[in-house]
Amino acid sequence: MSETLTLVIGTRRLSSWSLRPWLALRMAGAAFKEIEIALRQPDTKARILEFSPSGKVPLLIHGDVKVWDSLAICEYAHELFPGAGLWPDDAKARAVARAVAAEMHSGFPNLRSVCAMDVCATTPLGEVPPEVAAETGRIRAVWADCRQRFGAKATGKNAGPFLFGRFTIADAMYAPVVTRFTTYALPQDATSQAYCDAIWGLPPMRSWRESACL
Ligand SMILES: N[C@@H](CCC(=O)N[C@@H](CS)C(=O)NCC(=O)O)C(=O)O
Repeated sequence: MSETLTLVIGTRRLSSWSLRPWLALRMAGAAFKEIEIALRQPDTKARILEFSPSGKVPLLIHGDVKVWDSLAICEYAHELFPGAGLWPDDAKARAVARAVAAEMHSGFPNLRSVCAMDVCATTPLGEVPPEVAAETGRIRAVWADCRQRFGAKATGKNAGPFLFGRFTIADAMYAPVVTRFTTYALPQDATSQAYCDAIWGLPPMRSWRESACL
């Protein structure tokens, strides 16, 4: 690829939206530069606006194109690296993968606000508020359904411990939620625990956490 890819992200420790496309790009084997902007600082907004028209991170810069949304960046990564298989090959699996990715992108507001991502913290929540429990229950149901209907049935190069077998954008979208299950010791079942272990087993996930918590 002739033009450089640059991903502008927020503080690794905190920026759940940044982790998603960063992980997808890393799993696709993409070479890209990173610019990390410290969140929650007096100059955060001004620094982000130097790059991003939306005033938010993440942002991908590719030549004269800027892509300023996590899911749109993941989609662009899929187009740039078609051989990486960032979406499932099968149309029905792909449709469900897009649905669960979109549900994550637009949903789960209570989990987001009560259990903000902090990959360096261990702060068990104890009693889980009912509105959060409803959302984590839905997330565990999504994971179980994807694993049962698609992931566990995938074979050959498509096999793996992820939602649709091998790693896809759906997993990138849920990776920050996995960190929340860990940080806040949210209730798990065997399937969700195995899925969280698989996500944490990814070398880029460990590298993200290590560099976040230096
Ligand atoms: N829908 C956007 C959300 C992006 C977002 O909310 N980013 C946060 C950081 S995780 C941000 O830029 N916050 C800085 C601010 O609002 O000043 C996406 O998917 O990329």
